[in-house]
Amino acid sequence: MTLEWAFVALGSNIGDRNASLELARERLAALPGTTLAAASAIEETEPLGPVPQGTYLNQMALLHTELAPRELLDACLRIEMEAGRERRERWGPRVLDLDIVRYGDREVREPGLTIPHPELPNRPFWLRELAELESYVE
Ligand code: A4P
Ligand code: MG
Repeated sequence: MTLEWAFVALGSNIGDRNASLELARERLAALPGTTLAAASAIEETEPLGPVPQGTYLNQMALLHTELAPRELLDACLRIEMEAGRERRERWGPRVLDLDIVRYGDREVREPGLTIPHPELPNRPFWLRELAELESYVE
C-alpha cells in the first residue's frame, strides 16, 4: 500500500461556514489510512462564477493517505452529504464543497474525476493555500 500526499480544498458559503470546515477537517482526519498533515489558513473569498451568492470560506487540507483517488473522492462526497449539502446546482451555493486539487503527481482523467482539478490555475486562493502547505510535503 503506497502513501500519497493529497490536497483537498474545502469551501462553504451557506450556514455556519466555520463549523462546516471544522467538520470536514475532523472527518478527513478520521478516514481509514489517512492523516491530516496540515491545513492552511481559512480565507474569506468573493464568489467565483456565474451564480450570485454569498462569500465563501475556503481552506486547503493536506492529507497523507492510503486511499486511492476514487476512494478519496467517494469519502469526500459522503462528508459533503453529512454536512447537509443538498443543492447540486453547478457552481452554486453550498454548505460544504470538497474538491481534490492534487493527488501526488498523478494525473487522473476518468468520468467524474479529474486531477489536478481543472480550476486550479483560475483560483488564486487555491494557489496561495497550496504554496502555504508546500513545505509540509516531503
Ligand atoms: N469531480 C471531478 N473531479 C473532481 C475532483 N478533482 N474533486 C466531480 C472533486 N470532485 C470532482 O461536483 C460535481 C462532481 O465533480 C463530483 O460529483 C465529482 O464526481 P460538485 O461539487 O457536486 O459540483 P460543483 O462543485 O458545483 O462543480 P464543480 O465543477 O466541482 O465546481 P467547483 O469547482 O467546486 O466550484 N467561489 C469561491 N470564492 N470559492 C469556492 O470554493 N466554489 C465554487 C464551486 C464556485 N465558486 C466559488 C467556489
Ligand atoms: Mg465540487
